[in-house]
Amino acid sequence: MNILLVYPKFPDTFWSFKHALKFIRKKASLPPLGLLTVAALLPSEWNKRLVDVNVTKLRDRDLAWADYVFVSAMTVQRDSAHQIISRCKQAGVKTVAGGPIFVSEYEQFEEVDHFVLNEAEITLPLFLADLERGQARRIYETSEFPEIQKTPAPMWELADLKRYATMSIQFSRGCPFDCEFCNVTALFGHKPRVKTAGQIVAELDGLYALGWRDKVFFVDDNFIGNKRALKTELLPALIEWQKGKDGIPLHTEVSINLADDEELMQLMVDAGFDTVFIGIETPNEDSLAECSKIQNKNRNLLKDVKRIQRAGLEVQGGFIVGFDSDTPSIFQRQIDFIQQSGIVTAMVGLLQAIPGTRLYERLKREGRLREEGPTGDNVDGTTNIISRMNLDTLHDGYKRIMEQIYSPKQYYERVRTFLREYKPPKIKSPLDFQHVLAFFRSIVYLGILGKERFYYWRLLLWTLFHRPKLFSEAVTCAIYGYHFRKVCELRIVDERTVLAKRTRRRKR
Ligand code: B12
Ligand code: SF4
Repeated sequence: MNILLVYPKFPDTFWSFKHALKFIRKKASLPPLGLLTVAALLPSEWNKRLVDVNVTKLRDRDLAWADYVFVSAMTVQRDSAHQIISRCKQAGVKTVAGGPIFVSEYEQFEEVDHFVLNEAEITLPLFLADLERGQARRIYETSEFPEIQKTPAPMWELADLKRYATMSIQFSRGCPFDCEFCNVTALFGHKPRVKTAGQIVAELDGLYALGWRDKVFFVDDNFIGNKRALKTELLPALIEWQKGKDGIPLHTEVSINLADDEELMQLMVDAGFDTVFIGIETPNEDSLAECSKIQNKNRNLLKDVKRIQRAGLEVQGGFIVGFDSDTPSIFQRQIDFIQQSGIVTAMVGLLQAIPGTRLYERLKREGRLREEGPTGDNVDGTTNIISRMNLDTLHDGYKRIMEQIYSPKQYYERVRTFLREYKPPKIKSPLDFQHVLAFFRSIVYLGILGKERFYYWRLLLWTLFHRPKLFSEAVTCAIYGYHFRKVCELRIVDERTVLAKRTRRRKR
């Protein structure tokens, strides 16, 4: 049996890092871990190939080779997923679809032959057994969550590693918290299910053996969901694993209560973690209460961020505007918080209601969902919610936040705030030729041609004098800033085109 695993294209968004990736000549930030895991769950004697459309083209001869095409996607990849599935239909190849978008909206994909939904550890064996008997059904789903201690290591060997900036690995699924808007708990439940330290070490060994010497992202929903397993098993094993190797820097996603646990932060830093993404969401206590983000309530979020940075972990933050409790003052409050915190990578989104979440159900009951569904890109300035705040005020406020925090002046100021706090990481990836070239490219694109050139040189000089050990971090931040600004500019152009089209239509 020939199985072609296909991953649809991401649009040019905040998280695509497209404009930053060109500095290091990479095509995508991460490989499709879901598909690589599914590949490992398929019979070993089957032939498998991966086409990640973000790094390579899907050719007709790939489709001609395949008996089945397995597709995975998030909502944000909807358009590309539809195109790929139609091409398969035209080529007469059967399709099997799984992953987040199909779990929440499989009805929209009429051309798909089989949906293998939820976690493949449970549903895929059922599909394979039926397929063998020649009785495969159209839909396989489950409300159960599998233990993942038997999940095989993803088949990274199917991916062309050198085209990616980072590799991904997964220790746990699920999160103990219950934020109203969150899709993660709807998909993976509240009980964090963990792999063994042995599984993770074997997975890292696999990546290392394939020659990987750069960053690894633990894609856990909340890495600190099970602190005991981390402190007693995984982190000591990672510390041991890093010894005598070319350093592999790690990053992950956590909740803000990490700031309360000095021991855990220290262990994470010793294990090679240098960055954590945290859903901060909002400095507005009423909005935190509204969305049940209890772990962020009644704390000094600013101090927490600084404490984590001082421990040696860069904090990336998720922020949301458009809660029912938000008033127009929220926009400036968010800007002030982001600037003071030194959170360089600040993902600010308008609240969206994703099907399957508690928020979606509440708004449906209240009759407050727009006809057009969520785009799945929570940083594109759209919402499928009929907001309490006037929609124009919300859009204008949102645009103001993005324009301000990513304007060169404010962005570079924030980078300095961050570098002042941040303790240099213990483990860094070896400096290779591509990274040296990236520095020279940054000189050309940002230091000579870019409109941020004054701020760029000022940052580099400041870093050399005040935080010389963080020089490479300063260059990386400058390159990220370029990407974020480009994405914001594109959004504004997009918006203007949409507005112009609407006006033309109205005149006609
Ligand atoms: C890593 C990750 C990313 C990476 C993606 C890299 C990549 N190439 O995949 C990055 C950082 C780029 C990213 C970005 C975004 N992401 Co993201 N991301 C994740 C994360 C944390 C892990 C995904 C992962 O690798 N999981 C590990 C694998 C093993 O699990 P899995 O993919 O779910 O696969 C299992 C099953 O789903 C199933 N399965 C999956 N595919 C298939 C296919 C077939 C054929 C079959 C049979 C089964 C199957 O089997 C697997 C084993 O059980 C998830 C959360 C999560 N826990 O899944 C969010 C998640 C997928 N992201 C999400 C979102 C919304 C986004 C963003 C829009 C913004 C944001 N707020 O995060 C952006 C958009 C991207 C862009 N460029 O525009 C949502 C998707 C919701 C949805 N309905 O689409 C999730 C679920 C998190 C959430 N907030 O709810 N993301
Ligand atoms: S802490 Fe994060 S992953 Fe956990 S429920 Fe809240 S938003 Fe979801």
